[in-house]
Amino acid sequence: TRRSALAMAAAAATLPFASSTFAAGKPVLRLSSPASETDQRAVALIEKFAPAIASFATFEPHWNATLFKQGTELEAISRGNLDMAITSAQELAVFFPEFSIFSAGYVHKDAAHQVKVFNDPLMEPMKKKVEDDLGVKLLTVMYLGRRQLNLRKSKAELTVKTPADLKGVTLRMPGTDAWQFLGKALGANPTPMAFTEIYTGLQTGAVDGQDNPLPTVVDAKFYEVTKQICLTSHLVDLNYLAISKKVFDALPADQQAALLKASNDAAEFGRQNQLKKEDDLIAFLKDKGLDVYEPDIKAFRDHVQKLFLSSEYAASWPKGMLDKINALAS
Ligand code: KDO
Repeated sequence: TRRSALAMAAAAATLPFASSTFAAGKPVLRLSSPASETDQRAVALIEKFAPAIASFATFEPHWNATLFKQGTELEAISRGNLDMAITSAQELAVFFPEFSIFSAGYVHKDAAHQVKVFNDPLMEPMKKKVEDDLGVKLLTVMYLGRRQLNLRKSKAELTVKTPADLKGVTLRMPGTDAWQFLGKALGANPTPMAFTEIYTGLQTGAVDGQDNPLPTVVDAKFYEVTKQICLTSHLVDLNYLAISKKVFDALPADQQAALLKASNDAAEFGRQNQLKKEDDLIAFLKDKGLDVYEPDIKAFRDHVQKLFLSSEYAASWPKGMLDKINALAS
């Protein structure tokens, strides 16, 4: 449960633990992520972040969840067993329910809106809480993209116009409560499964579909085992590049500044690449034989917003925050 997870993390934060490892006198920053090394966030970190900090730290990424299982990274950082992660609002909401505001569908409007919100003073108390209670510093916001429905059935077999059409559809969603709730709000029957198991899940029919942005559908080759993409754009999805506060605080001020700049530069590089891919890949997917079409977006937006606003999640959102977020959309 949320409370015990937070208590555990808080207890771990007070325990003495080994600080990050060093190689050739430089700290080694180990990052664990379920993302593949060809994912645009990974490419940005490898090509932009790593060289920009190379003079004072060694970036050591572990992709495909080979070091830590998806969803266990924050606790690993908190315990001093990991230095960095690409985390999500949904994972943070396990510890801090107010982060679920960013897990609600149709809240962020686009990539630029995410950046404005992350850099706005309204985020300060939330960032501080994550630092103080979990020992995790959120460095920058990364763009994952607009999440779309990706189903095994063709459009002829199942045409999705409204949430009602997803009744009984077993939809893989990532494993935390906030993600599962989004699946339910879409009208589907959500089921948790680790990212690295999706391909087989789709191939064997263990699930009827999954949701992810188009670049992920292509990078992970989900198009090989599915027949349609329904462009719901239900979540303009983000990730946070996160680092152990203890590791960050141990760096001298100039290196902290350089690391922050490297994070922002890498995120911007990844964002532009991802946006371009989102546009280009519709043609690629159609060429692979998938049906790609838009549903009744208003029907989805209304349904998802209604369910979130009347849920226990909305009760945890700081007063006035949703209005402030909406006001930052251009
Ligand atoms: C996923 O599990 O569907 C998801 O897209 C959730 C994101 O928050 C992010 O963790 C992502 O997976 C992984 O980085 C793999 O791309």
